[in-house]
Amino acid sequence: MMNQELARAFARDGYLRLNGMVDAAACAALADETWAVLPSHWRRDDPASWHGEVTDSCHAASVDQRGGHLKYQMKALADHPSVVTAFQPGSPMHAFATELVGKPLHRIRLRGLYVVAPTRHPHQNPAAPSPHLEAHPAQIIALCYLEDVAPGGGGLLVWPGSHHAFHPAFRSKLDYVAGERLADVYARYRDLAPVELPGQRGDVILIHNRLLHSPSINRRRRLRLAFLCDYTSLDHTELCQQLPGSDPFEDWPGVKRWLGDERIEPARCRPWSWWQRLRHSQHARNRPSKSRAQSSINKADASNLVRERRPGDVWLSISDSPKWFEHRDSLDPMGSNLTAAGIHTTWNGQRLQSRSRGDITVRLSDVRPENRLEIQGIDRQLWVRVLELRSPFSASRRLHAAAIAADKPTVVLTVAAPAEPAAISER
Ligand SMILES: O=C(O)CCC(=O)C(=O)O
Repeated sequence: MMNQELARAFARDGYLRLNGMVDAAACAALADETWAVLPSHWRRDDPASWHGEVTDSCHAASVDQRGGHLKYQMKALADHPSVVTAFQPGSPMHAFATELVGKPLHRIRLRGLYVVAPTRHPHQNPAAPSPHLEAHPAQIIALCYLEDVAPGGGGLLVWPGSHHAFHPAFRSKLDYVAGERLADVYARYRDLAPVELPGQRGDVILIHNRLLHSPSINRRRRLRLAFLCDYTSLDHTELCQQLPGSDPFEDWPGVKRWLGDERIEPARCRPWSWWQRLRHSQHARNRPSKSRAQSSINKADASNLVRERRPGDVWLSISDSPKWFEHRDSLDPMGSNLTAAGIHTTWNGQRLQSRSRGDITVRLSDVRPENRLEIQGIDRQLWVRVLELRSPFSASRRLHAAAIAADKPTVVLTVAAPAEPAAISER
């Protein structure tokens, strides 16, 4: 299925659209799964019902506050018959991804069912609401449209060619370890317009892990339904620990097999048109930050924290969300604004300043073999975690984890931090 033309296009643009990869029955089954988790008062034939507060796998906020973007990440979906036949090992999709990367791949990393609902005032949203790269390691992101997506109907936005600029701007081949130039690369792309990728039911869009992309705003009277998963090679742990060179395909023998030594010129993005730029600046001025749901603020802060973390860092997090404590070890804040509630912390006698507005999240600079953490102003149940970040980030170590009852206003903890820095090798 793979051929030279596809390899060239993927190397140049950083994405491929594979038409009709998934059959209609599998798409319909996954669309039904989506409707089963959407709010019960939403009716398929009534766009007027697709509004109000929605709780998905990430947060609770109204459709308008979240730009219409909903994600349902149920683990069981990985074994759903349609996902098994369409995306897991043995499927044509998995075989294609394996050929593209040129190495054996894991089973899919499930992302889930992604919906883009129409917002009531689409002009109040920016045209590209959240340009980003994934925070977790994976070579390919696959997005399958479960129903036809017309232009303006919530199709994926991509910045063609951006993988060539972003790949060398990291300090890891696959993990999200920001290099010194990463902020400049993001700033450069802020002035460039993405390309929208509408499509038909069953089309799969594959994107390179360092291709800048964003969900879009749905201006139609139809939900955008999609299934997302990632493809990751079996050697991803080693790749996470290596520094990238300049070539975004340096570890893709599949693409290289077709290209040989051919030099591929990256696609170029055009600047935003004047009216899109105007809408952006109006949006930035009008953005009602006070009325944003705490969970939207937490999501935005989580993206910023991803850019700050480095292997070897030690981070303290304190939350009042029980869900946060059960969640995998990450720096994502999930609770309320503890600083505003009068909860303060000192570490080895130094007052700490939270980097997030929800919870308390701080990178600790003075880490000794034994440390004194004091939490003052406790008025609720809290959970504390001290993480030493490792490469890959999924191998980070918990140095301390504790639940703190609300029965005393001040608590002092001793946190041991064995020295043994995590490093990224030059290769
Ligand atoms: O749903 C979409 O169109 C985009 C999703 C996305 O960008 C992501 O989660 O990485």
